[in-house]
Amino acid sequence: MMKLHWSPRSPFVRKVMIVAHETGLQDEIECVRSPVGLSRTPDPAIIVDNPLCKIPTLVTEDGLALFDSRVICEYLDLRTGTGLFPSELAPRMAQIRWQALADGMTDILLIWRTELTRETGPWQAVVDVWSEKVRASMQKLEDEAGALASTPFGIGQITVICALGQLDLRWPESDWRRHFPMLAEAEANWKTRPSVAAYPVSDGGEANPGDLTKGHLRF
Ligand SMILES: N[C@@H](CCC(=O)N[C@@H](CS)C(=O)NCC(=O)O)C(=O)O
Repeated sequence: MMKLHWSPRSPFVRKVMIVAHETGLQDEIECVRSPVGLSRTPDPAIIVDNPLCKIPTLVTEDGLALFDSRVICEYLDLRTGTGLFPSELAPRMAQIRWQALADGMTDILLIWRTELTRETGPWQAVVDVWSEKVRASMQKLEDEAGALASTPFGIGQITVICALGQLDLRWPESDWRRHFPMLAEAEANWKTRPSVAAYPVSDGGEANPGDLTKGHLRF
């Protein structure tokens, strides 16, 4: 069995779980609940496998510890020859470029939420810049929604699904589907895939504190 440092709420873990399902390896991965956080003292059980103490981190049957989600997803894909990372230049660049864009957006959404919990209040100038970058990223994805929808399913679309899921989880009031309708249509189709349906967005059973989500992201 492989071991995955896991949490039900992590969008990057969700990415790995969707890839695990697409590659047929989901039953060969044991998920171990591994709490992490920007201001949380690193857990020895995680840091021994990943000095950055982030999840997802995958430990293979041979004891090889892999991180981050991009490396893990590429490993699972190559191991099985599934083709989520195409080998030809143009399709590969399209997929890993979408991955970079959507991962970057998810990074912002995660760190932004942490910023909102700061005792002295969020750093407004930084929040304003994040807000503009998320808006620009969403517009880019909307502009490319046709290409995303017509290109064979791969790591790019999977990463976009996880970024959009983070918006649904933490910024439901942003109503992104109304502002980016072509992307919303593509996402609705992707959601019917068994791999995506098997790993829906989850709050891990914890309520979303309303005061963290109000009024901070407008499209
Ligand atoms: N680039 C990383 C990002 C992973 C990441 O930020 N994970 C979050 C949880 S969703 C985390 O571990 N945060 C704790 C920290 O940054 O210390 C990846 O693709 O796996």
